[in-house]
Amino acid sequence: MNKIQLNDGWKLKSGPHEFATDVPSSVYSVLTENGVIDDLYFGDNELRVIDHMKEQCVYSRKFSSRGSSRTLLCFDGIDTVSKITLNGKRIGETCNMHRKYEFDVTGLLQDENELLVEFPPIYRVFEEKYKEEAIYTEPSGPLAGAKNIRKSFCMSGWDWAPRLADMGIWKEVYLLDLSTPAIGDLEIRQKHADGKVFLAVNASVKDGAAATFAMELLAPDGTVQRLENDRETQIRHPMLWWPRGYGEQHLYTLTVRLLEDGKTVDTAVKKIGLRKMELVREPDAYGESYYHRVNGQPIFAMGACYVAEDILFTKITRERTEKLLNDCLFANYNTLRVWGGGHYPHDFFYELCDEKGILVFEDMMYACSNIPANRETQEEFLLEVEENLKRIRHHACLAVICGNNEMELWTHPDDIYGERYLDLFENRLPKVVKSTAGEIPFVTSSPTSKGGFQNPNDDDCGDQHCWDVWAKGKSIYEYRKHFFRYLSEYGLSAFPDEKTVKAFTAPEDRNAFSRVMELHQRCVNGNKTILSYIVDRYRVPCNLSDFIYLSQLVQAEAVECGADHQRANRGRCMGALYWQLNDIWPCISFSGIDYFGRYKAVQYFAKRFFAPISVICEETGEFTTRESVIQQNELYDYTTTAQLFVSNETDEPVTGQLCRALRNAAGEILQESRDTVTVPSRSVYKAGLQDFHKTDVNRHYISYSFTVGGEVVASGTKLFTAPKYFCFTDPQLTVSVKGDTITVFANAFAKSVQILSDSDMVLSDNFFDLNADNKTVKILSGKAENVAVKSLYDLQNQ
Ligand code: BMA
Repeated sequence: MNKIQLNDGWKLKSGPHEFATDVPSSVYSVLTENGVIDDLYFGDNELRVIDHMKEQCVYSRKFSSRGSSRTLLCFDGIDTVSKITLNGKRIGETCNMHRKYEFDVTGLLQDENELLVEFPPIYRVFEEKYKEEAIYTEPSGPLAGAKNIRKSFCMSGWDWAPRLADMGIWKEVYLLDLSTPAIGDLEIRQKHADGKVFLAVNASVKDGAAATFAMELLAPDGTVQRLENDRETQIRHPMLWWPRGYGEQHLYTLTVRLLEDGKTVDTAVKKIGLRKMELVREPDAYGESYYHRVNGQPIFAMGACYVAEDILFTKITRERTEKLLNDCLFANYNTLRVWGGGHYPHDFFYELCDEKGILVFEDMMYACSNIPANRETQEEFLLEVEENLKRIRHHACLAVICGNNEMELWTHPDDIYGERYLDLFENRLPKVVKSTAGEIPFVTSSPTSKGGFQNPNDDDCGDQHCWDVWAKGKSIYEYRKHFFRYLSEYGLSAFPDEKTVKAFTAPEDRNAFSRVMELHQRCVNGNKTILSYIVDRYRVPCNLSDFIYLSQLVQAEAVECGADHQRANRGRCMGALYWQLNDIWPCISFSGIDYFGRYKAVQYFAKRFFAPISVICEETGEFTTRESVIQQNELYDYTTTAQLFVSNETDEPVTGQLCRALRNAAGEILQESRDTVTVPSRSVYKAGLQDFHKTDVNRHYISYSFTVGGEVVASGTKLFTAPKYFCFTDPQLTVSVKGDTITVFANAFAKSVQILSDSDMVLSDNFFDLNADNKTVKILSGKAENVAVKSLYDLQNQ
């Protein structure tokens, strides 16, 4: 099959402007590249570029090709509403960004051809659609009308995304020569029974004609096995694919050749992994289980939720995604949830997840909305699901197909929207998923329990989103009051690194409450909420650097508290995915890694709290006992206890020394205990509760560690009060850089030590605690320039 690329040599006309462009491209990216628009992400430029979306735009291109006896013109992605004209003849229209479009242009091609793709102003489309039906959108949500069409919702605004709706040809364009037959659908099914694996590949020809195929399966060990179309074959010596931390990511290469008169006329190559993928939802002592089981092995899912890596979707590249996924490995993730308000990621996203062993919890693209009555739009959604599932269903990493994000939670059951929800998501969608990707586990929504609006966010059944912390303003310890089954969303917003803040602000805007700073925080009152979480635990920050540092610490402590609690309750709970992994633009948001790839504190915390072996400490103290200090009536009227757990997410039992010590601010040990502990594989050891009766919460703290074979594999500290009340003594921190290592020395207890540098560095650890000792970390990337170090002590004494 012959493919003629038509990606280069386009012209884009938008209002008075006309520029040359290659596709994939978009109005905002072209106008930025040509200097019509300044940096889109700087200051309030977002508001200055809206008018471009009130103009129509036209992509045009000339090309010479007479085509063949059968030619298709293919667009892999158009954003979103457009009319397509070839040589003056209208050949089609588009209305769904999430679909591919193919037009039969046989007989329409000439020596010189002119192709036009005309986009009406997207703002006008939104207005018209909203007039048709006013689908509600919340203040921090997308533009009115954006939820009426099949365009990525978050491009028009979200509580972490700007309103940069954009238009353009966001994927490839090409001619497909079908004068000889081409491979159409390829369905790969696998059956696992008693250690045996059977594979059946069903290939068909585009347009459905009968055909002959030759199929070969290349194993990771180099051996080749022949397969026959639509016939189940037992795989010799199957090498299984496992999620990261559970085994190897063996991938087979399947090559399917379409033959005509013995000659190959088309070839398709797919990388596949042999694995049995299940989502186990069975009644148990607590309600109903909810966990991934791969090759019979229950998986504890650890990770975060993925959003589009750039609001200019054409800027999302394999390189950027690979870097981001490597950051996930750094922090010991094994699962990502692709959130339903964005887009169906590119093939390379899934290829990389296959290779790296990251399970994908894949939402279909519907989020936090009501469903418009327009039947065509509903049908478009089902068509896009079918098409995208056909594209991604063979990937080993695909763990769950989920109908949508929070639609069941947001929809009012008793009105027309309730009816539409049930019809679309619990009746029509499951049929499409079953017939297209029936082997992959399916859930109607995230969160959901039993469907039909029966308490979708039930703690005991299904997955859960917990926004008591942040949205409801509850304390970060609130997570400990719940016993979830699989926590698929929870988190807290924080400021990005100061270098990132500088990239989107002028010096006069560098205050958390400046107009620009509030524009880059898309939750209503978001920065105010961050400040209130900061002052719950810390003293008022005196400058922006400290504001950033403290906001990141509260976020990291909150997410850690949630993750630790889920791990401590392994079995009952089998997943902790925090909101959110990454950013769509430079901003203040829930992300752990910002738009430029810089880590917030939570990314370093995650490396520890998702580590294969971790120690968890659930302490009680002043603020788990009461809300405020004024409720104190006697000096020691709080409980000060520490409950330690050792979590072992490896395949081997582990034996080590669990040490805990009560220390004073100088870091001196006041009381100590050591136990030798063996923790079986994939389990949690719960130590006896320690009661530190009559502890001075303002001067004493607890440190703990787990040592295996002389090496500390996990450690931490916890205070019994808010850090703002703790009487730190000066740890006299010093830092020394030698080659690719940095050592920090402390003469007293130093809490939340941050190593800073003028350049961007990724370290093997950061934001850690020192018990009047020292720690050496490795520089994993970047160069140490003007290295400095700070801890909470420095902020306490301003
Ligand atoms: C949930 C998510 C997102 C949102 C996040 C933070 O609702 O599904 O829609 O960004 O909370 O508010």
